[in-house]
Amino acid sequence: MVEIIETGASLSVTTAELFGRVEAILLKAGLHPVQAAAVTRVIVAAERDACKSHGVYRIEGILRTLKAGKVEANAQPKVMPNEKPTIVRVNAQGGFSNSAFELGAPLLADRAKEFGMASLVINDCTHFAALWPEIEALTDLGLAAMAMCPSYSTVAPTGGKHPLFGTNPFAFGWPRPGKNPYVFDFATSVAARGEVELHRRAGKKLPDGWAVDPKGEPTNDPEVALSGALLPFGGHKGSAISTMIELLAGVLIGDLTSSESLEQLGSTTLSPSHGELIIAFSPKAFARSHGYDPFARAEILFEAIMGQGARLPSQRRFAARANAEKHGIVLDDAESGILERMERLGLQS
Ligand code: NDP
Ligand code: PYC
Repeated sequence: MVEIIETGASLSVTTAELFGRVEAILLKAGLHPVQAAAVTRVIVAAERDACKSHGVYRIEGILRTLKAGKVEANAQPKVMPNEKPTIVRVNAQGGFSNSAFELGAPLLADRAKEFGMASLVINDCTHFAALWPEIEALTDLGLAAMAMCPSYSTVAPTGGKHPLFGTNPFAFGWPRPGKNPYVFDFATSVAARGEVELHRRAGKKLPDGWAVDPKGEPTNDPEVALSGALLPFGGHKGSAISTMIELLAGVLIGDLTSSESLEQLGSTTLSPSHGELIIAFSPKAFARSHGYDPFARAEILFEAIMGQGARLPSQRRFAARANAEKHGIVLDDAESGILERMERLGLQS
């Protein structure tokens, strides 16, 4: 049991306590228990791992989206029939992506183990979350995996000036038996829009190179950036990866691209609706006929990276998790304020 410490500037809560408070807010706002539990799991995981751009601060947007009638509060995700064996398709029925993933993930894992690789297509979902919790659910089962989705237009293509791509997250994971998995998860913009929003709330300027104003001129002002455009990471390379995500997790799976999603929603103040693509690989199945140990070979690579003094992606996250499990999750004044306001107001917010 983690001790709960209240300090002037911050509050430390246990994961169980935070789970109870977030879930109660979502249930009171009218979300079906299946939706509320899945959404709460990713918000609490984000706070536990110090991924603040997808933690408690997202609750306000979720409730706004619910109040605007842009997400189905009672959605029951459904596995769709008549697909090829390596394609698991789940229709989220207008609910959040998270419960659809939870329904489809065990099927995806079984198929990947049987066929070597398989994909999980999620259609018709509302999406606000970080992708790494999904990747970790699959690496925990001994699978390598990647996940990607569009969002809504907030990012200009390299060489352009106006929002076209979403911040289109891309995540990958590789299991490491007996250790935390190798996982990266990033927006294909220089930074996630959630980071820009956190800078705005904190009254902080953006670093150079994150964004342009509505005329396409560089800006460090988060407010101006939110009405202008963010920039892809790595110039033309990030722009191309973002295009790939629009094609694979939009066009290929028969769902919305980021510009179609924005056109349908008409606002970037609500959570967007679109699809998601997750692909899982069984390292054991790939190695079966060839007699090598993919996990041992991967460790040589990871050791070589760390041997140069570099850190692996997610190392910061796992350290934050260990700290939260020992000392609790630290919420700052603004985050505590969001919880208290939402507890008082529920759907009226
Ligand atoms: P960050 O830039 O904070 O981190 C990206 C990744 O790089 C993380 O895996 C991070 O690991 C790793 N990393 C950071 N610094 C180093 C380093 N020095 N060496 C090695 N690895 C490093 O992420 P973003 O701001 O781009 O994205 C944040 C989140 O936003 C993601 O979880 C993403 O899924 C989510 N998102 C969701 C969207 C949606 O539509 N649902 C849209 C856009 C983003 P670590 O965490 O350990 O620092
Ligand atoms: O932080 O860019 C972002 C984002 C968009 C949708 C969910 N998160």
